[in-house]
Amino acid sequence: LDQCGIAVESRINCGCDRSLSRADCEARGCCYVPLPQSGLGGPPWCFYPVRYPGYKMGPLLPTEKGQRATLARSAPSYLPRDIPTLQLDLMPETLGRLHLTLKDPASPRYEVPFVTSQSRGHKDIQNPLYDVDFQPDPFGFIVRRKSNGRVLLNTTIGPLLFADQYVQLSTSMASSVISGLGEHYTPITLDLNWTSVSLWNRDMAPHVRPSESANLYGSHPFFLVQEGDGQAHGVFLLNSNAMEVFLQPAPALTWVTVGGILDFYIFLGPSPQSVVQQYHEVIGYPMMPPYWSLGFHLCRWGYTSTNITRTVVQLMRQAKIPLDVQWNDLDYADQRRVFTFDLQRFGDLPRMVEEFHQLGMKYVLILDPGISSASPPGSYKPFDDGLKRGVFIKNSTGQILIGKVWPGPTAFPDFTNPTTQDWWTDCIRVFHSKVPVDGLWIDMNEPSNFVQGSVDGCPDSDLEKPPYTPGVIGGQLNAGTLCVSAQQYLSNHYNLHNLYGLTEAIATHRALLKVKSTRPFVLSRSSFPGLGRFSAHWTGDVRSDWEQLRFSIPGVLLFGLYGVPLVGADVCGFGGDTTEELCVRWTQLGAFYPFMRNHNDKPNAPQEPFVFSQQAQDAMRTAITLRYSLLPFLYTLFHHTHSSGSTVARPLFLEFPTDPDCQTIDRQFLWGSSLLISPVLEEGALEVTAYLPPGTWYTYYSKGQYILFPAPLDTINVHVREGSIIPQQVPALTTTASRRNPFTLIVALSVGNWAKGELFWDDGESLDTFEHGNYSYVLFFAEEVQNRENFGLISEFVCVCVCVCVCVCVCVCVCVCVCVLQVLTVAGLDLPMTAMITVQWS
Ligand code: MIG
Repeated sequence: LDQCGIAVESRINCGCDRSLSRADCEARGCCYVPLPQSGLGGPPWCFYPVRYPGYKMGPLLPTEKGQRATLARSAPSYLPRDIPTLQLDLMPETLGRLHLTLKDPASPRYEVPFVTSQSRGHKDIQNPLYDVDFQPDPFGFIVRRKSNGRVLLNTTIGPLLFADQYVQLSTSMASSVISGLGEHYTPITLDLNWTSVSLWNRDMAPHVRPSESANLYGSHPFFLVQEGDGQAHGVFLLNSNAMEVFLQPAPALTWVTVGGILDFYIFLGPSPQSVVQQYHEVIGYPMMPPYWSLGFHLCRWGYTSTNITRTVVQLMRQAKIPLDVQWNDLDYADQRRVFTFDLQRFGDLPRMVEEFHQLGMKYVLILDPGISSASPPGSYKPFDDGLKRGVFIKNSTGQILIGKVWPGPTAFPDFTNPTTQDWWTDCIRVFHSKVPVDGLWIDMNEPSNFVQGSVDGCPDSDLEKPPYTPGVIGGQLNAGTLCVSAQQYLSNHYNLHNLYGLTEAIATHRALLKVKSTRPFVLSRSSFPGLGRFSAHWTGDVRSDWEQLRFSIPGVLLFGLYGVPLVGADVCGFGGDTTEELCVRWTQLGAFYPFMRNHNDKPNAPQEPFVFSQQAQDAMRTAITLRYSLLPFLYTLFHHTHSSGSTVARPLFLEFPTDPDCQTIDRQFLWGSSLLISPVLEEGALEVTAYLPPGTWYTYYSKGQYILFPAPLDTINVHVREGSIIPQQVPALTTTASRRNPFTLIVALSVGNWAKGELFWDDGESLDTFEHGNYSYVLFFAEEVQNRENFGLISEFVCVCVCVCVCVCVCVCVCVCVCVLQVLTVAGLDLPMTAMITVQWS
């Protein structure tokens, strides 16, 4: 009984895979101690005793990359097909990053391709931030932060189970403040009160709370823990199999995955920002987006002809609201088949795109992965060609798997096959030679399937019905997607499912690169770690309501942590009719999504800015125009993310890690380190309570405080942080035009009378400008020279601007002159130490 004397909140469920009777529980050698009924969830009645038997660890021996040990079980577990012997590899990679793997040394198991380059372990990292200890029998490891001895991970609290289709490991956590493990409809931090989240990509509109566990479009087995004193660490389990992660208040968590290996990266920070950077080093820094993709995008399902689409653009121009990118949804395609366009309604599509280009605008089209398989032979080249070249996913008996999507029966390209890449590039090249699209929107790529598995169902097998299925929507892995026994080039769909969107994004990105030779723009719904190197993301079919508006903020911020900074929710909501007020507020918030697109579902009332009252249009124009003036700043943030792995839209805790109030704030957020956005998220509200972190965002308070700001319908509250200089440009109706306008700076002096900022500038679309040195980077410093007492309406500053010239064949040089113009008032707050300064250069 002693062994069962475990605090209730620390009980590790012995029945993660199924619920157990007392007899079943005891047959597993677990403790059965009932508790008063607490409805669903709650602590388990059947839990592992202390030192539940598992693997025994042999001696640690040095290797090229670190240390290795063999683990062996002497008795079988309760699972079918145990892997009796495991190989543990411990690979310190950098001072702050530890890599640890557990695999089967006897026969190789599936490992995730594409995401990481070869592991860079070094056995002689001097003085890393971590210490690792082992409990040899039963095996477990403990990772500590060396500086303060804090236990970050302790896997001795539960057993390691490692069977063919069931791998389980538990760990204690250093705090209860944890963010990640997406994609789910959650706040910025997860609920640890006996909850679980499943990772299995699924075409699923975000549910309302409390369905925080519904598996959505993407999978990101990474989380960040705020340790409570400003320090943080992160854990990435590189595994693409269906996974469920159980969370409990101890605090502790248990990973259960149904395949692959255990491949952990542990990031020691110590700051939350450095955790994010360390993670992005492993999965790759995000791509540099084309400048135009930061402009305003407009789309809906239901622009049923070129003329209707043209009219939309005209009305936007008449309303004088900036618009860079017009989109079309499925409406353009002939019988909804990709790489075609309807000759009746979209016959002059090529000309329309040219017209948009003449206006300085861009054009993006939807592209679903499903390839119609039912057109008469010889009439639909993408399928005929694909068939010939063997690019489609096959079922378990080797025939092409046919599912059902928008065009009817469809085959699914296998993007893990290099031949598929060539075929896909050819399809895009041929289409692009007729319709010169500027980017592609890859939807339905979980992949989504309207029939379960295939039109012929799925076989009855251990893959389709594993001994344990994580808690996914639909109850089965093949629900809403392909049979998981389907065969792909690199492995079966069971292993590769969560990578489908990533692999399609890679193929689409590469195709655009070949066809256009400018920076590709791809927008993907499905995601996996590494997506951000190739694609943007939107949060799927959000409904037009206030709750979804509010939850779009953590949605967007979390994708920043996942390395997909170019992200946004459908502005004004996708499902259901919006209201004017909601759409105004959503446009104001959306003006600060890194990716801003208004998009609407087919049956709904229109929601383009021009359909609303003058007052609403004015408010939307103000918000979008504000975004356009700030684009040089936004672009510079993307440069930082691309070159060193950070975030663009940033949760407050990343910037103010030692401020406990910031730990869970997700109704406000920052752009970079210096712009604080506090949107209205409630119907009817004309004020917003905003938290201002410590510092001089304001004049009169010396510590962080909540302050009530007026927020009439035409206003979104934005505050500038002390000590920052924000580069801006006079807005215009497109970025093509605004990029030619004069720059201005907002200078917000600190209490110490200084400010700094920077600008990254290039042509906005050439490839690898940073890598090739074809850019300008300008640092701004400002210092007040006059006495504070003499502070008048117009005050003098000295600004020292450092110009950087880069010469690669041609020199790109920047010269900066600074002159003081006027004192500026920032919305809602007087910042008497702020001045507007004009900069000119050539
Ligand atoms: O089954 O292309 O999330 O943005 O408008 C719906 C039609 C398919 C889902 C996408 C949505 C898009 C819609 N698509």
